Amino acid sequence: MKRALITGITGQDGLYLGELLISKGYEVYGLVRGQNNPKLDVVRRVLPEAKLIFGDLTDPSSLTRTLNEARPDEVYNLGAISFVAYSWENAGITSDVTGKGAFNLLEATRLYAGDNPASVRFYQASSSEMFGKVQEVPQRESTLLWPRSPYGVAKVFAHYMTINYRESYGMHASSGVLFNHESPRRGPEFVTRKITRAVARISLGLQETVALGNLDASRDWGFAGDYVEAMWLMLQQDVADDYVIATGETHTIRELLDVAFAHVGITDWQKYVTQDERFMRPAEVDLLIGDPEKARSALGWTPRVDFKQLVEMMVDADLDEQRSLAR
Ligand code: NAP
Ligand code: G4F
Repeated sequence: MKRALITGITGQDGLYLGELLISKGYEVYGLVRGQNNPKLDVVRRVLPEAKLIFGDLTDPSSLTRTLNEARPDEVYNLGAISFVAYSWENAGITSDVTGKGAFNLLEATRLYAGDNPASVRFYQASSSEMFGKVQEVPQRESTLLWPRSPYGVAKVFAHYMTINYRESYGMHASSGVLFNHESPRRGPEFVTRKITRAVARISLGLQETVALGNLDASRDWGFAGDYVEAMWLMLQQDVADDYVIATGETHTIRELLDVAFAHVGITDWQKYVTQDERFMRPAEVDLLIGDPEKARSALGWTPRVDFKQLVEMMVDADLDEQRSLAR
């Protein structure tokens, strides 16, 4: 039985990856932070088989203890402060967790693996946010990185540290450069879930309007359940490498609003949407669209859920949730 350690198990991807690995017969360990983490109940309900260990990416000794307890064959570093907007106001802690936290885990894993650095396989959750002010369309593994937020800068540091540990120590360390991926488990602070939840509430008469920021940005949105499969596939390869994971399609926030509102029978959504300076960013990433060709040819990975299916799945889940809350 293979053993896997997931940091960020309480997050969207952590839950999907935990389910996938358990379905494949893995013994799953999850790192959980904080003394009374409110998301623990969700993890225990969704992943009752997972063994949870308390620690923090900013605390190297807790990572050493966690690795000694979990004795993993595979380490998935999904833990991060992941909300881009938050990272301007909290750049220091974002650097510590999202950037240096990845280094802390790489170093703890290298020491844990001892004489055979490649014996423990390592996955780093890199991000299309690293492309920032994009230097090429579509973005691929070789595209120059130009991050536009403290979060993006921290991810670039973690990305290059992962490559550096592979090249310096021969670690089996791979980076997945994942484009935006969403699901009914997405945090409500992200634009997809903010919109699908508001659409559900507006259609049920529970809310009048939703305030948003820039409606013209474009994102390459996929389904998180598809994307965690790519993470696992990367660690099953003989040689570690970096891969762009994307759908190859891009849509604006306006198109997202079209699909989400249309699903509840509303075509004139403009009267339900206001624009608010508070949700504008100091520097925007205007256009993301990935080229997933390398993942398709080397990993055999392709996304199954398309943009419309994704948005409709999220609206349906939010309708169910809002109806049950109203009962
Ligand atoms: P998420 O839902 O925000 O989950 C982030 C996870 O990191 C949570 O479990 C969180 O724990 C944990 N965490 C935060 N601070 C930590 C710390 N100091 N020590 C240990 N764990 C900590 O993010 P996600 O959407 O699942 O994304 C997973 C990873 O992929 C993240 O690294 C993200 O930056 C990256 N990524 C995401 C996307 C995307 O579109 N979703 C795209 C590219 C890359 P708490 O629950 O305790 O806060
Ligand atoms: O949903 P978002 O907050 O996601 P963002 O910034 O693209 O970051 C997500 O994807 C990255 C991968 O590229 C991950 F690495 C990162 O961890 C995270 O998961 O914003 C998407 C777009 C932005 O252009 C933003 O300006 O939506 C725009 N937007 C417009 N109004 C809004 C809003 N975003 C949010 N969160 N809230 C709004 O009201």
